Amino acid sequence: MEPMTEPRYDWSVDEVLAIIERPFHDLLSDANACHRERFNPHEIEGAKLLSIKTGACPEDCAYCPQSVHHNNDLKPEPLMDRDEILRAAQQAHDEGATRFCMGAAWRSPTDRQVGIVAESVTAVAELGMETCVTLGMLTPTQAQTLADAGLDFYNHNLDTSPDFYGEIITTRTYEDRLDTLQACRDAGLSLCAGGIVGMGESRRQRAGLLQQLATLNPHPESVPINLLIQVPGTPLDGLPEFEPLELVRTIAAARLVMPGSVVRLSAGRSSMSEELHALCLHAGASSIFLGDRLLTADNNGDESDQAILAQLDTALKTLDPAATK
Ligand code: SAM
Ligand code: DTB
Ligand code: SF4
Repeated sequence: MEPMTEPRYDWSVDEVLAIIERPFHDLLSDANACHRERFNPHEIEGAKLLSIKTGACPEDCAYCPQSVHHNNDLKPEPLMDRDEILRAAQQAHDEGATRFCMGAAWRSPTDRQVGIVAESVTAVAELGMETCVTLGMLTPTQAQTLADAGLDFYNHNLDTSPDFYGEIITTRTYEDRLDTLQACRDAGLSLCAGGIVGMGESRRQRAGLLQQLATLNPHPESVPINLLIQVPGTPLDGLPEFEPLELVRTIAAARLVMPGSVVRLSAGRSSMSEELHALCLHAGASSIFLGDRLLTADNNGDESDQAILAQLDTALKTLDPAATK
């Protein structure tokens, strides 16, 4: 048997770019072979997202409908209480999700807000699902509070390459994002960190994002690749449609440079064809968000997903009964 691809942490942008630019069939074939070393190719993970605090965010992320800087019709909602979150988590559990992700439109929560979310995390973890939250920037103490509550993953995306970042967000720096990831790591949390494609970045800048992620040691255990959802009122609405096979190349390269990480086909699926889903899953993505809503935007929906998975002879991973307390 061939030896397993061992993770490396010293990637250069040129090396990652060279992978993205490999002849398509060679890239896909190697990415699929790499995927099979550590993952079951016939199974994917179903995660469910819940927006636990919506809109009125002071950050100016150009892609985001929840920013207070952009003009859109989104109705802000305050932080949900624990029982409401738990009800949604129970429903996600009953619908077959094995991971529950809670997102809040905050720049950086207060200790009190983190304490409230931590209580919900403990309750959701008792259902046996993997837990993930994304709340913006955290202090080391806040990261520790979440870890102590039993949180599995903290999601905090780098979003794009360092040299394109300033075109997208001006209200916090790349370094701020890396600091939050480090605080989570130091608290013993697993990391969920990825980015967005289709924001007008170059191929080299997509390589730059993957290079940043793949030089974190250890790699983020979870790497969401989001395709920009163009939301009316946001500055990125109206960009040219992203070339679908470029998404496939990005996923394949993510798979190859972070061979042990779960690559997540995240936002943007409702505009993707069945064929594009098939190629992304072949290239090494193995997790999707279930249901017809992400945080605020539309998602593919279960009916369409079931049809896609049936065509691909792929099943949703089920919960390990031993994990349910
Ligand atoms: N406010 C927190 C933060 O930004 O760190 C957490 C929530 S934020 C909505 C989580 C992630 O969603 C962002 O980092 C971004 O990658 C993704 N996202 C937001 N709007 C998006 C869009 N229109 N299309 C694709 N991804 C999007
Ligand atoms: C991530 O990388 N993608 C998810 C999750 N992390 C929190 C969020 C996608 C949000 C899409 C836009 C919306 O629903 O508002
Ligand atoms: Fe706020 Fe997060 Fe949206 Fe940026 S991505 S505007 S931080 S909710």
